[in-house]
Amino acid sequence: MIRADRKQRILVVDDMPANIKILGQAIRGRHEVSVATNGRQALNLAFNDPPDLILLDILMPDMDGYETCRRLKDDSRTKDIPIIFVTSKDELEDETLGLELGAVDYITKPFHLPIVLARINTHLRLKLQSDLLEELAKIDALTEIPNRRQFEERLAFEWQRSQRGGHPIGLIMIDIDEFKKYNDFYGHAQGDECLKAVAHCLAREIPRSQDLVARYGGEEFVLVLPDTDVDGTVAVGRRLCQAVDAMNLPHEKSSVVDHVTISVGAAAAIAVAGQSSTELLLLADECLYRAKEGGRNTVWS
Ligand code: GH3
Ligand code: MG
Ligand code: MG
Ligand code: MG
Repeated sequence: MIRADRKQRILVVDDMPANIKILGQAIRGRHEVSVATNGRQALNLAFNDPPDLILLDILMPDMDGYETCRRLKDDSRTKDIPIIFVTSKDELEDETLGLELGAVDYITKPFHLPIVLARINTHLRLKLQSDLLEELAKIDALTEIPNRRQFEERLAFEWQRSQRGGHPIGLIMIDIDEFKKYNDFYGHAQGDECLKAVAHCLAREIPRSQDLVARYGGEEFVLVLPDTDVDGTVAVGRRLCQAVDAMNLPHEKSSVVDHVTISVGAAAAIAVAGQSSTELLLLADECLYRAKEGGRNTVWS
């Protein structure tokens, strides 16, 4: 869900409790704050629950702010979090190094609090915009369910997880039956409404948060079901087929029945090294083809 009004969280990292107190007090109320008093603690917090912005001291025992910044920028979970150095190191070379490491800003102590707050707000606003854009890029504009890009990312992720852990992945391909005739008879606008209704119906039928349903393109949908074998995948496919059937959306020109139906191809596999997820996708697509040949409004595996 895209939310522009959520509260953003700032991680304040400094080895001096007095500094943390000043910054924390100024920020709290407007934003959520978490604190770390050394680099390692900061990395742990950031990797486990990435904040929206990091205020980072440089002079700290053990791991300094530069090294902490390097490691944050090196990890896919934290590389895009804006980092502002807040430090007593005020030489030009210090600031140059900080910015070269990827920090968005560099503030020297003693700081003027209103300037720090203004800069924090600027970078939080930019972070929110880029988060929203990233989310929008993964949503299908018509149906507002995940799009093909999100599906491909998730399948790649689950494929790797399956390779490591040996769990099966279920994949379902869905195609609306005789949708060309639907468009021809009811018009393209109502065709769009039908696509939305089917998309929302499919989304309602998968209560497990780890499952993903996406619009693959046109009137085709696809599901990724982690940790699901072929029997489980077929069971989900049947449920989806019945749920769309039960909506009873009129389709006068359908040769199947008198309302909108879908055909479903269901396949599952355990990923093995050297094999790509494309093979599973092709298998599900082949099953879908056979479901069409087999009379539509049905599931094949
Ligand atoms: P089958 O039962 O074999 O799947 O027949 P079909 O008519 O559904 O198959 P076909 O692939 O020939 O037709 C798909 C139709 O879906 C054609 C296209 O105009 C329509 N379509 C694709 N995307 C959209 C869309 O975004 N909106 C609308 N309204 N129609 C779309
Ligand atoms: Mg310090
Ligand atoms: Mg089609
Ligand atoms: Mg179709």
